[in-house]
Amino acid sequence: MKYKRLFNTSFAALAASVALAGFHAEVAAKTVQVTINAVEKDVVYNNQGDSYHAWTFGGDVPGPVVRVTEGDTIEFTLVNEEGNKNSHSIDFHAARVDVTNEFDSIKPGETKEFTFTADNPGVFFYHCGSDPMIQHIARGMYGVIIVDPKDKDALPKADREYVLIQAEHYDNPDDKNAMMKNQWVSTVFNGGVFKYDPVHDPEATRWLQAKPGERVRIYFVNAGPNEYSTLHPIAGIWENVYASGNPKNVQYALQSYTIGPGDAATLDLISPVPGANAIVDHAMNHALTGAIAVIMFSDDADPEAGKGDNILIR
Ligand SMILES: [Cu+2]
Repeated sequence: MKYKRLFNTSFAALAASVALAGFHAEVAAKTVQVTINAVEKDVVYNNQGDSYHAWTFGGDVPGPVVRVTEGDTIEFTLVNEEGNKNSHSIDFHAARVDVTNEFDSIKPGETKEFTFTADNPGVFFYHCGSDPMIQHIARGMYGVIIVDPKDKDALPKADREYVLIQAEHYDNPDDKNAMMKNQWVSTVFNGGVFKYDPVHDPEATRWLQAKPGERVRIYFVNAGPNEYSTLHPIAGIWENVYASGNPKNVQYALQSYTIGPGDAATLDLISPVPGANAIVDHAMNHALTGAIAVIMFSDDADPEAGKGDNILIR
C-alpha cells in the first residue's frame, strides 16, 4: 500500500514560509487525515515465499509508512475489519494522548477516530497495543511514523532514504508462551528473513542502493517485541545518528548504535567508495537468522531507489 494514498491533505500544498527569526525555511502546519485498517491475513515472511497468519496494519508487515511534518494535526481513523477475529488498537509513539482513550481497543467491525498533533520531529514506532500486546506485535502489527522537522535545514539534506524495521519472528504465531519465553526463530527486517541479503540467501532479489558520496538516511525502528538491536553498517561508519530521529539528538561517527525494543533512530550513512556495506544487528544470533540488509554503492544505482514511495522496499 502506498502511504500517499492514505493522505488527504486539508491544505492543497505545503506552503513554505520563511520564519522571521533565524531565516530558516519552515513548512506550514497542516491537517492530515490518515486511515489504517487492521487486517488479519497470511503474509509472506521469507524469500522462499513461506507465509504465516499475520495480524497487520493495512495488509502488510510492516504497516504503511505514515509521514507528516512537525506541527501537523493528524486526524486518525482505525478500522478493525469485519472479517477479523480479534480486537485491535494503535499506539503512536509520536502522540501525547490518553492511553485509556485514544489507544483503546476496538472489536471487529468497529471504527475508532482520534486526533493528535506531531509536536516533536523524529522517527517513531507505532504498534497495536491490544492484549496480549507481545503477540499483536510479534504477528506483525507495527510500523513507523516519520515526523519531518518543520525547519527544512534542521538535518543535512539526504540523497536517499530507507525505512528498516527490525522484529523477531516466531514459528507458531498462536504460541504466546513461546513469545514470553523469547523463543523466536529468526530476525526480520521489514518483515522478511534476509529480505535484502543475496549474500546469505541466494533467493533474495532486493537490496538497498545508493551512489558513492550520497547521504543515505535510514529510519530505523526496533519493533521487538523483546530483543535489542546493535545496528552496525559493516564496512561503513554511521555519519550522523539521531536518537528518536530528533535533529537535536545528534552523535557523530558511531560504529554501532543500540536501539531497544520499542525505540527508533535516524542514522545517516555515506560511502566514499563503490561497493557494498551490510547493515546488521551486530548481535550475531540476530544477524545470522535474518537481520542483514545489503546496501550497494554504485554509480549505476537506480535513480528511483530510496525516494518518494520507495523508501520502504516491499
Ligand atoms: Cu492488534
